[in-house]
Amino acid sequence: PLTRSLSMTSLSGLPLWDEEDLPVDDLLLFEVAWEVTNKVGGIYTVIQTKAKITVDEWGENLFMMGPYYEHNFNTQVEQCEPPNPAIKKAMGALIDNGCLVYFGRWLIEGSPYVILFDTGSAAWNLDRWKGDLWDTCGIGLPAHDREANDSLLFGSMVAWFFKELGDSPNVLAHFHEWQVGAGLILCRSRKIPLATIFTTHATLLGRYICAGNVDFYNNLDKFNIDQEAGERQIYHRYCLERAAVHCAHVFTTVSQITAVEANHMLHRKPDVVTPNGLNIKKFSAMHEFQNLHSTNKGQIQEFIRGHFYGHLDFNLEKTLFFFIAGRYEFSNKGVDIFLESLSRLNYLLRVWNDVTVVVFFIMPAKTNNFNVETLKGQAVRKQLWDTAHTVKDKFGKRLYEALLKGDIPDMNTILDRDDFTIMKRAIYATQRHTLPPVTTHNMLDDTSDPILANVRRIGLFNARTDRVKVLFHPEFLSSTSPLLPMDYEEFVRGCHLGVFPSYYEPWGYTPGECTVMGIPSVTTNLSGFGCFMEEHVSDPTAYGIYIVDRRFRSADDSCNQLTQFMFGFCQQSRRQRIIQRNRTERLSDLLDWRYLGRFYMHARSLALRRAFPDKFKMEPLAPPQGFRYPRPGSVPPSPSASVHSTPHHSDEEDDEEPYDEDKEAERDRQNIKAPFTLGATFS
Ligand code: G6P
Ligand code: 1S3
Repeated sequence: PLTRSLSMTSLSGLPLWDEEDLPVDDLLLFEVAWEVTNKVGGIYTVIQTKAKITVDEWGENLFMMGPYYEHNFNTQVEQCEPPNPAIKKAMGALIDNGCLVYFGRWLIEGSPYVILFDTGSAAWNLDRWKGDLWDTCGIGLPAHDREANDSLLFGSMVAWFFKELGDSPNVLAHFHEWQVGAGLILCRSRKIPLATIFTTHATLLGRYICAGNVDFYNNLDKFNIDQEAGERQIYHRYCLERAAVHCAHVFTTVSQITAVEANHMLHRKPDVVTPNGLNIKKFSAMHEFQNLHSTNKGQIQEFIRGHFYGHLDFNLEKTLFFFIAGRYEFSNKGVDIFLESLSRLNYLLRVWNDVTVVVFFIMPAKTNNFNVETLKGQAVRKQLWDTAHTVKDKFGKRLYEALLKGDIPDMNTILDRDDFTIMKRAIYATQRHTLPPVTTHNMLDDTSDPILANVRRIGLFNARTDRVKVLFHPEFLSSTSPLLPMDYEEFVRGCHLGVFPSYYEPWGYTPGECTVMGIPSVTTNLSGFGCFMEEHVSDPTAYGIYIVDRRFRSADDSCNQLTQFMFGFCQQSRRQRIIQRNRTERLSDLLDWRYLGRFYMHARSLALRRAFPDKFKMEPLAPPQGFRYPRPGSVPPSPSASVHSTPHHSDEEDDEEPYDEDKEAERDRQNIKAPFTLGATFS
């Protein structure tokens, strides 16, 4: 009999568990996703960050399956022979029939094994396999939908592989998202003995319907879903998704809100909600991540100096950097209400405050490289920098010579006419007759691009009088960029606030990534992340998690609320921001896979029990129960000037108020309710 014993450990006050004697020796776990070694969106982050804890648990018995792309394979995978003879044999069966299958170690933390299927090598089977799918479940795929056809090729290869693998040892296969659903459907219809889990990270219909400006959440029960899918020409994809959901022994999704949506859009209630985590690495001392903020902010400031040359009449020490980033889905990601709120914030800051806000939009769109004006800005900055250093060197040398002779030089003559000429020429180069550009690239679709169209509508053109400046960078960041050479993590660390007011967001990694880096963020009560934080943190705002209500308020009210959040943030002193960042960072334990991975364990034990009831008679692992972070209690807000739910306000920028970070963190630890009832018996 298999035994599993559990014990609890605690990290920073959060309950965790250790597992010993895991029942994995005679089990193989396969995690199947289109984004294994293939970055498209958020599922890649799920799979990649979770790898470490899954490998820790399953060791050599874990295999990830995905599509083969030559570039991905060459850059991310170390090819090797499969050590497991059963896997080698199953791969061999496909290879002998002309299909290419690759094996190796994925070079990410945990180094999991990957099996990658080259769908192109099996394309000659497409028509026959379409027929098989039709005979099996009556789903037909149109020729023009390349993605659906690829998903069938991939699924057919995966099902073939599992058939060859046989049933010893027992197999547990976890499929993510509709693109790999065909494999699950075929395995089940062919009665291949494996325990299956299907996780949806968003429903096809939900994403499509929300993008169409519909009051989705208040009408969930009113949609005629077959008709909606047909009208959007995704009926076949939706059938694949729905069939996979219903074939799986266990169905999961990433948040409570998507669970409700799935119940309506796919007609099955998820068995388990598996929230998304991150692989958290803590610094040993708080000040280390604060220092990183400071260093990276310095780099962003340099870029701003160049971009706004000739218009740098705002104080960079009083400038805050906000950003939104992600897949360019204008209304689903809430860019619409963000822009509207920025125009309101611009007004408030002009009237009330001397703070300037620079807002970055990092969302990939079709472009034709950087624009000249933007590149020129960085060149001008570089020239000014060089001039300043040339003159500084001369000045320093002359001063040094004078001091050696025991003289204090005359400051009016220490620089000669040539020095002034160089400096004047450099200053003349900063003259410009245009406003600093809103976009850093030449947009292919300038006139109808939704961000640019709305910037024109609200008139945020980076004028001198604007307190909110806008910068659209329509390409993901890269440390090799000639313009802003920073990777995404460095950029986030250097910003002050991430703003993600999504309407459709099953989970939403962006605010979570901010949190673990100690950067406050705005999210919504329609995002899985926002709801999760509402559930687990008593006063999210105090921890730098601002949750906009997009569920029970009109769009206009949501805009007002978002504006107030941003305006309140701008009113904080530097000291308050530092305290808030420390608090934000403390929440990262909540998002650690070492804690959230338990939901996956629960799903797996449930699937084994349902698929192999004779062999796995254990009680499924108890689903983890919640706890709440209490309100941070160290410093009461001052009645007069405080911003609600922010740390104690002070009029001085850097005054020394009695704030004890360690004490506050310790108090949080003591207060966290941890009613975990762990206990699972395998017999
Ligand atoms: C970090 C650094 C401080 C710096 C501060 C700036 O906390 O450790 O030295 O003063 O960042 O914060 P701000 O919110 O103004 O960018
Ligand atoms: C989906 O990716 P998206 O940005 O298209 O899956 C992600 C991972 O589960 C999730 O975080 C996100 O909300 C979904 O929308």
